[in-house]
Amino acid sequence: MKKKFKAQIDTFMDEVKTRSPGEPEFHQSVQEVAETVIPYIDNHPKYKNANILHRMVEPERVVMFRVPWVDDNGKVQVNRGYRVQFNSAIGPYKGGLRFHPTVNLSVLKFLGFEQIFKNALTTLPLGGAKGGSEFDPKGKSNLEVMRFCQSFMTELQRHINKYTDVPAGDIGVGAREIGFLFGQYKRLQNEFTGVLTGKDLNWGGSFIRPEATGYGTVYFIAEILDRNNDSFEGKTVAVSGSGNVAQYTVEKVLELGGKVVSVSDSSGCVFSEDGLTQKHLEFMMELKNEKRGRIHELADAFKELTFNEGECAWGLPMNIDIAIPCATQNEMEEEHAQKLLDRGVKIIGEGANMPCTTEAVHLFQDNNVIFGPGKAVNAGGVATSGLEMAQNALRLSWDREKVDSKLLGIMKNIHQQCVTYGENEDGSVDYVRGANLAGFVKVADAMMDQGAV
Ligand code: NDP
Ligand code: 2IT
Repeated sequence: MKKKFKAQIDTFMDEVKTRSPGEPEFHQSVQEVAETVIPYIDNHPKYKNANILHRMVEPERVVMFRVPWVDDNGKVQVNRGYRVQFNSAIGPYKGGLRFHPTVNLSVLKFLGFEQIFKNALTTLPLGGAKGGSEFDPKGKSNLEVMRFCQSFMTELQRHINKYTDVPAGDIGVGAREIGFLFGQYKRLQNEFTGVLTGKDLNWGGSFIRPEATGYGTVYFIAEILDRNNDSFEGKTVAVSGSGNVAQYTVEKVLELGGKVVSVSDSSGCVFSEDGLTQKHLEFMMELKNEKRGRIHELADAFKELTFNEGECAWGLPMNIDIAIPCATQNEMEEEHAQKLLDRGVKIIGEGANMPCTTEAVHLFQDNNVIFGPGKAVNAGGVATSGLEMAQNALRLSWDREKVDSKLLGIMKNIHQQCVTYGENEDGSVDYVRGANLAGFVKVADAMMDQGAV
C-alpha cells in the first residue's frame, strides 16, 4: 500500500469498524478493496464526490429470521437464517447459501461484499448477495436436512424471486439442499421458475454448473501460466478441501497434465507423493457426495496415500509449484505462506473465498509469487449460474460443450480485465488491484447512473 494513502485508508476503515463492530471477516474483505480502490478514487474524484465506496460497504438490505425444525427424535431445534442483499446496481442479487456452524453476519457480509465485485467481473448482469445459516448438515439425516431446508425456505421465499434475488449453493449447500429448497419454493409460490441455480439437470439446471467453480479456477490459473509462456503440464499442485470446488479443480488439473499431491477436509490432509489419479478422485467424489464420509477413508482405501490428521495441505514435504486453497476463509495463514515460499511456490489461486489471510497475501506479493484473488479466480461458479439463469429465461438448455466454452471465454475475459487494471510498469500483474478496480468501476458507474441509490 502506498504510504500516501495510508491515513485515508485507516480513517475509512475506522468508520467501517465503528459502524459494523465485531465483524472481523467483513472488515478484512473491505480492507483489501479499500487498499486498492481508495488510491484509484483519489485520481477519479467523481467517485469521491458521490461517496460511492461508503455506499458500497452498506448492504442494501439484510434479512435475518428464525428457522425452527423438528429433528428425528421429535425435538424442536432452532437455527438462524440470513440473506444479505448487498448490491443490485448491475443485476438481481446473486450469490450462494452457506450452511456451516461458523456462519454469522460477519462471514455473510464478507462473502456478499466479495460477491459484488466477483459478479461484476463475470460480465453478466448479476448483483451481489450471500445467505445461509449456522445449521450444520454434517451428521444430520436426509429427513432432518429436508425439514430444515423447508423451514428455511418458508421464510426466505418472501424475499427472493427470479427477478430480485437468485440464491445458489456454497459450503454445506449442494445438489441435495438445492433440491429441497427448490421444492419448497415451488410449493409455496406455485410457480416453476429459475429462482435458484445449481438445480439438477432434470429440472432446470445447467450442464457444467457442478464443475464450474473448479474448472473456472483452473482455467484462470492456466491463463496466468499462459501469460508466462507456461502450462499446467508437469506442475506439482497442492489443493485443500475435498468438496465441490476441490473435486473439480483436481479433475481439471489432472486433465491438463498437472500432478495433484493433496486434498483435505477439516479433520486433516491426504498426501500423495506420486500424485492423485482418476481412481482416487472417483473414490473421493463418491465418499464426499454420496456417503458423506471423512477424508481419512480415502487414505484407508489406497495404501499409496497418507493421512496426516489435523494437518493442512500447506506443509507438505516436497516442492510445490502451484497452491489452490479450496476449503474456507483464512485457512492459509502467514506461517503456511512461508512454508510454501520455502517450497518454491510460484502461483496461488484462491478457489475458495478469501482462504488466505491478509498477512499471507502480503507475504506472497512481497516475494513475487503470483497471487490470484478468489473474486477473480473462482468466479466461474457464479458465472455459470448466470448461464443457468439465461437458459431458464430462454426455456431451453445448452449442451455441455457450449456451456463449457462460454465458461472458458468468461474466465479468459476476467483474466484480461485483471491485466487491464492491474498491470505494473515491469509487465507483472497485481491481480488483486486488477480484480478490485475492474469490478469497482463497473458497479460504481452503474450506481452513479442510477442516482443516490
Ligand atoms: P463444500 O461444502 O462442497 O466443501 C467444503 C470443503 O471445505 C470441505 O472439504 C470442508 O471440510 C472444508 N471446510 C469447510 N469449512 C471448513 C473449516 N472451517 N475448516 C476446514 N475445512 C473446512 O463447499 P464448496 O466446495 O462449495 O466451497 C468451498 C469454498 O469455495 C468456499 O470458500 C466457498 O465459498 C467457495 N466457493 C464455492 C463456489 C461454489 O460454486 N460452490 C463458488 C465460488 C467459491 P469438512 O467437510 O470437514 O467441513
Ligand atoms: O461464492 C460463490 O461465488 C458461490 N458460492 C456461487 C454463487 C452462485 O450464485 O452461483
